[in-house]
Amino acid sequence: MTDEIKNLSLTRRGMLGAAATGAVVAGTGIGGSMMTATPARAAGDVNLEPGELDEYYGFWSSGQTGELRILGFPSMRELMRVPVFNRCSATGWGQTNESIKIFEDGMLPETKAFLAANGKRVHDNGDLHHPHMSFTDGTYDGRYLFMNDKANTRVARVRCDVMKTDKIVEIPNAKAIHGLRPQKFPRTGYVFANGEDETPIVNDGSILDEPDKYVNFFTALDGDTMEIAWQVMVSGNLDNTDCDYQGKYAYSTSYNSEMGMNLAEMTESEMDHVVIFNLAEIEAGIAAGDFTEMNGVKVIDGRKGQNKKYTRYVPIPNSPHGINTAPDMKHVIINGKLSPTCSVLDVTKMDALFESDVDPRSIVVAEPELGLGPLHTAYDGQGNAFTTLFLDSQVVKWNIEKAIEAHNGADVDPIISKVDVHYQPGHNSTSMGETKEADGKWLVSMNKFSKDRFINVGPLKPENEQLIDISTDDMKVVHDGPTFAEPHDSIIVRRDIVNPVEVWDRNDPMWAETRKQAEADGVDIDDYMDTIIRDGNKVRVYMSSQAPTFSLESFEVTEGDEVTVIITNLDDIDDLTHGFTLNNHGVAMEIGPQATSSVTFTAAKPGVYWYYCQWFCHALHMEMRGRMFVKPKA
Ligand code: K7E
Ligand code: CUA
Repeated sequence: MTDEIKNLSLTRRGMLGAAATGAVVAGTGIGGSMMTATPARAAGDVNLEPGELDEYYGFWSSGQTGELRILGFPSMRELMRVPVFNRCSATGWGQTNESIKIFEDGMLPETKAFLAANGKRVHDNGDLHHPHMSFTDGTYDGRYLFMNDKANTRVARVRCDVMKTDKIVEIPNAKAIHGLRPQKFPRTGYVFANGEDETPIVNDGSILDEPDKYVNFFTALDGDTMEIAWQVMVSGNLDNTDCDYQGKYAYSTSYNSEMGMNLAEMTESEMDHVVIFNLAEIEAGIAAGDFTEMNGVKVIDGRKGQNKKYTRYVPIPNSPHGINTAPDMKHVIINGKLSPTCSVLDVTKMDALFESDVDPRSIVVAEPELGLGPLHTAYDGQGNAFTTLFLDSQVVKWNIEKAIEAHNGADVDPIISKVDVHYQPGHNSTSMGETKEADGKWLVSMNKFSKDRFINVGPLKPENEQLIDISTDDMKVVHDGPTFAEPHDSIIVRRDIVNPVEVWDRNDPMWAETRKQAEADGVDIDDYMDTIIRDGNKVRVYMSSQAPTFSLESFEVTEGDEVTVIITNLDDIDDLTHGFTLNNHGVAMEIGPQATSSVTFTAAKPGVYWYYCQWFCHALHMEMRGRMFVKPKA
């Protein structure tokens, strides 16, 4: 595309947008002032020329695939998959010693025992719903990404300098970590994580059908150390969570205030609730010793009716799901799911809620009816909200102030426009939309069903993530993006905030443990190495890689030996990753430029086994291989 044509297409979209805005404004009876209320901002072009770079990073969850994905945005090109809770065939995540250590360091002892009984060291599945970046002063700071695992009750952290997972923490007491958000102010700080499934308070196999003995846990981790700071025991389950821009409150939706154990019981009452957590009071309670220690964690009792200043329960209709703080730093929107409404909370009214016995509903300042199945809301930073309507297969754009005016009796319609999406949207995200720097350019609608939008690939179909230009009131779907199972949530981050390195630092903590072993073996892992250490039936094979060779063309072990292969990639050139794949042993790992990786396995039956580099690294990449010779046991 030439520049003229590009400019032309931009202009044309701008004109279409402006024309449609007029129509929508006329149709909804909102005054012409809306035209100036949303200043024209070109969102940019979704069609990048070959070689052009994206303006944003998109960080995508992958649901039951268990990994984090990085997309270029707005092109929606998938750039990278970062293994987190899953076993990765390409990189050896879940198999290398460095990654297994990360899994095991944060594992509860009972899980270690359970896995050992099943002949495993790590769970190789996860259900990653909510990736969020660390904050400083209300906006992203490019340090870390935090994410949940609903399947095996964990929280993980990814380092944004290398885009690798560095912590995986299993959360005690709670079950099925779902909602997750980092503290926005003054910084992260806390990482808040919701347990979704309630369990008997003593979960030892003696209690099943006694709902009053079931509780749930809200967890605050320390984002710097990834240690658990405290937990709060609550009534009902917890679904999604968010926090304010003042550093005072966190809040979570609960879709089962009934504490029902089946569908009929869970959806019985019209009102469920949002639990509000008072951070200062909780910290004071911990300091004053008002906690019970459970499995090594300080647990505050914040159940309904305990009448302490740790929590408040605000009734909300009906099975609320998403909860999202607006970039105006004042309003919080709760998505009604089974109710066609969204409830707007005013965070400035929360102090009063804790100081006196005011009606908890007094913090609800609007409750507009938007359509069927509201699940999540995103923002443009201009006072407007974008809510997904799961049942209507639409995204609705509405104005928060107008909703408040309507709630106070004014005859105004807060709804600005609706757009069809394909189909059944869950989360949506706007560019920088969960920070105070929301820029109102793009929205992505993460649709659960794609049905007929792509050529058929069989009964299991991709999701469909649609890109919507929100720089005008007329929301225009500009791109369909198929994704594999099953991104729930995403964040869209300005590219200047994220600054990963090109090659690893040799002193990276990732292989600190391996370095220790090498030092004990008298091997310098920062240099050329071709040393084999025999230590009983344990063999440690040290080699280095430099395109297109491994320093060891062969090494010899005995059948049944526990073999550890340690490789340093001495290449320090941008994008020169090597790999080590050992035939018929199920062994493969990535060794990034200037990185060290290691893997341990038991040598199979006697014979010759070739190993090779699986990353195409050089014209002689095919020749980058060697032999492991396994001798019979004497
Ligand atoms: Cu954030 Cu899908 Cu886990 Cu809503 S959840 S969709
Ligand atoms: Cu090294 Cu291919």
